Amino acid sequence: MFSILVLHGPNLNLLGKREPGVYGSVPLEAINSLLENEAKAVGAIVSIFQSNHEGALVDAIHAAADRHQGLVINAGAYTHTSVAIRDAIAAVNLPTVEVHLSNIYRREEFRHHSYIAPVAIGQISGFGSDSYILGLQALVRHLKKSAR
Ligand code: CA2
Repeated sequence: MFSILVLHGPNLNLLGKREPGVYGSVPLEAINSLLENEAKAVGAIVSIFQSNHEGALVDAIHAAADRHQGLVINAGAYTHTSVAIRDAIAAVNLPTVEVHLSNIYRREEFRHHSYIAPVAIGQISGFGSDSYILGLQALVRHLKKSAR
C-alpha cells in the first residue's frame, strides 16, 4: 500500500466558491473525496493538506520524507514563484507529480514557467479536477514500476 501526500496551495480552498468560470464548480472537499476513492481503487492511501502559506507547504514536504512514498502537488501561484517549494521537493527526493486544474500554457505568460516541473517526474495540466485523479494514477503506476 503506497502512502501519498496531496498538497493544495494558495487559494485552492476557494474552489467552487469563487470564479467557477476559470476553476470550475467542484469544491476542494469534493476533489479530496474523489482522490480518497481513487486511492483505494489503485491500492494507495492519501493524506491531504491545503495551505495558503509557502512555509507551511515547505514544512509539509519535509515531514513527508519519512511518512509517504510520493507527492501530488498543485502549488497554485507558488508554482510560478517558489524556489523554496522546488528546493524542498528536490531535498526530500520523493517522486512528485505536479498538477493544475487549468492548462497553464493557455493562460498568461507568467503562468507558463513552473519552478516545480524540473524536480517533478511529470506534470498534468488542464483537466480540471481530473488532473488530480490522473496525477495520482500516474504516480502510483510509477511507484509500482519502481517497486518491481
Ligand atoms: O490551474 C491551477 O490549478 C493553478 O495552479 C491554480 C492557481 C494559479 O495561480 C495557477 O497559475 C494555476 C490559482 C488557484 C486559485 O484558485 C482559486 C479558486 C477559486 C477562486 C479563486 C481562486
